Amino acid sequence: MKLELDTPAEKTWCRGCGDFGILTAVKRAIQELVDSGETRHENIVIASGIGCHNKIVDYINVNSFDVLHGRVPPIISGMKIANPNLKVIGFAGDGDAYNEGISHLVYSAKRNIDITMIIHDNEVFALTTGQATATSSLGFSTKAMPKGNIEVPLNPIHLMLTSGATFVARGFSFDIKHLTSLIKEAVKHHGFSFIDVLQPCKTYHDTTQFLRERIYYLNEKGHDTKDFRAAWERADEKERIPIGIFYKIERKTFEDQLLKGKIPAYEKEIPSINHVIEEHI
Ligand SMILES: Cc1ncc(C[n+]2csc(CCOP(=O)(O)OP(=O)(O)O)c2C)c(N)n1
Ligand code: SF4
Ligand SMILES: [Mg+2]
Repeated sequence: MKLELDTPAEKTWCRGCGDFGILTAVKRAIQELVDSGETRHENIVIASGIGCHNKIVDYINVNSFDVLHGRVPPIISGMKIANPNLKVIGFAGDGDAYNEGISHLVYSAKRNIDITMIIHDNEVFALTTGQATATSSLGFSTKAMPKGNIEVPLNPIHLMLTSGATFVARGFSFDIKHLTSLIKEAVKHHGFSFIDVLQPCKTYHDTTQFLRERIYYLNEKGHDTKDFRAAWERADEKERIPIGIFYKIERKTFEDQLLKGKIPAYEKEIPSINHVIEEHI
């Protein structure tokens, strides 16, 4: 059945912004996940941090929540622990995830909570008119740093690999078919799933051509997603930029262990888990 995923909210992103591609891919992934019986429309919850990317929660007709800057991972972790029947998807900008909220992201990966984080990585604080973030390249010049960024950029794939993430991927906002499939795989994954989406900011950091010239599919050359060292090395490539799943393994989730034996198989509707929380305090 075709879901009504559009909302009446006016889209205020700039023309050509990568956020549009991410929005389309997310809506397609939700439709296909529901069609395949993986989840139900009412069991999907999305949340978003602060920035241009944040508006995505206004443009998709599912349960949603606006979160403080950088605090999406703990909020959606709480949702998942309170009701393991939910599929929770968090959206964050690169500034939101890798500057303000980096410790929350690291801890969610370490704990292997069954949530999905999708990062709109435009390598700039866009909503605040273009300052350098943790992923901005060396020399990137802004109004605040006219002589260029003097910091070496952080590699989000390496960060997540060392933090213990069990699903680590990279997408491109204008390869919608590929991104849709990554999002579906991430949501289906039992454990912490992470997608860094390379996304041009048309106004403050237009990387459209740079990315289009360099992006290729990780599995073109063959890639074993269980091989940590291979994932690390492929994430280090500089001349060309691979997209796809770098790493995917199974490990017990945080909530599997926290709620073990308390809520049989998590399959039934859960009236309240207060008793579970009380026992653990
Ligand atoms: C705690 C806190 N610090 C700073 C801000 C100011 N602020 C609002 S949006 C933003 C930039 C967000 O950048 P990013 O997360 O990369 O999202 P984008 O706008 O690029 O999508 C900042 C710094 C804030 N709202 N709250
Ligand atoms: S400022 Fe950049 S990120 Fe924000 S809507 Fe415009 S193009 Fe998109
Ligand atoms: Mg940004």
